[in-house]
Amino acid sequence: MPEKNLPGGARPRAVSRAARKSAAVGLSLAALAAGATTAAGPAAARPQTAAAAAPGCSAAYRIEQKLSSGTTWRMCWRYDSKAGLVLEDVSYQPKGETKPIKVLNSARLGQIHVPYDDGKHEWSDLTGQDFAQELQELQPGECPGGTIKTVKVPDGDPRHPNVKGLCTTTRSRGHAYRMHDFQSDKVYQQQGKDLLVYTVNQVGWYEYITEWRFQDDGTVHMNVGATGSLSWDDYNAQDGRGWPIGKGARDYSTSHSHNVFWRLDFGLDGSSRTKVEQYDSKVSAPTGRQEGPTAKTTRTKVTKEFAGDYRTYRWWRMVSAAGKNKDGHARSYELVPGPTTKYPGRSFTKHDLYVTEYNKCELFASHNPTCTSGHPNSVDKWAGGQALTHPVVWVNVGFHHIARDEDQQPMPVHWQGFSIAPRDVTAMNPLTPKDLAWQNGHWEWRS
Ligand SMILES: [Cu+2]
Repeated sequence: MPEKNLPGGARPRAVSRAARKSAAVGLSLAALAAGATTAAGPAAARPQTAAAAAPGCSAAYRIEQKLSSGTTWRMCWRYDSKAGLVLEDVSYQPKGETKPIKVLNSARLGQIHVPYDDGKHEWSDLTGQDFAQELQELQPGECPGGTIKTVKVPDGDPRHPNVKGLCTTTRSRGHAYRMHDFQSDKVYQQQGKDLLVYTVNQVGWYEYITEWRFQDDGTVHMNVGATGSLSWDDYNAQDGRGWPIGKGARDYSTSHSHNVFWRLDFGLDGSSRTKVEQYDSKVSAPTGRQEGPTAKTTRTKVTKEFAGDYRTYRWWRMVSAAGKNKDGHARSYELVPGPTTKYPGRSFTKHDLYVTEYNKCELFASHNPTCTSGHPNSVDKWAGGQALTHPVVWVNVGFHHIARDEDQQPMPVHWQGFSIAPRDVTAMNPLTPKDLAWQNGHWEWRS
């Protein structure tokens, strides 16, 4: 029988955290009995407090990677007791820039909401299921060419408070560009390089890979990959809400959704007063025999908190209030959606995007535990029309998981996420080779 989703209930798994905790109490009592001092306990081993990590974090909490193409990404990391990995003070410095260009004050997961199709289970993995505590130790082989950093896990297993669980590495992504210059008959091509930063966190039978990918051209991809195992407890052959897994039609793995939220606090050029713009284009029918269909793009300046939905020909960007590129254009980052199945079952999952005015207690898109009582606890309630001076962006990406035979065993990683892409952050392609650096705007052939 599937368990009921009782408040405060934990997802069933092999070793419960409560069991580990009681084992640890036993250990520390034994240590006291042996005359050990409490200074030897896990609290004393804590290398740094989270608050001391950023901005201007110490070396242990700094990630700085100069990619072979000349672009440097810098950031601070810390580890939150619910959100897990948090990246702060993220900046980008392509080869032509003399200083780092600040992009984000903070980037983190905002919730992983997992409702089952039968209505009997509904999990809030970040705030209710010890996502952060179940940080997994990485094998050297799963951080190829990189470094695995040690993370002090808040409220983690006292027997293993430090987990080698944060991988930073680089990876090639194929062509960054290719161009055959027919005047010189030269082929310009470059292979793109990315910085990757990731952790693996176990929740129930699942393991979530939280991956941040920083490209040398300024694009950032954030993705969550679900792997591990299908939930052993969630098979229901009777109600028609699952898919037969295993021989015949006996065991039906219950279908469910993974609704992942990210919370991005932009700090473009060091200012939090980012402006938000929405663009919509309308394509007309052909106007006559000679003229084809036309498209007209309109910009809407968004000055108040809002809930937004993707639509074809619609996009948003966050515009710097402080900086311009060398062409005199305001720097901005565009939000690039990933594939999503928006889950309409809960008020906070009804929209693809929420932009809210910064409030330091609003950290999780649902079941937010950090505000005072009486403060609404989900992002849809915060997007109430207040004027935006320091916008915070919440992106909701849903995946409806109807299991398949191939999901066992282990389950292949299924990814969901989105990207942010620079728009006018630099005056040209940040990877432009020297020979082509003059080809900006309506250039003419050099004789
Ligand atoms: Cu799933």
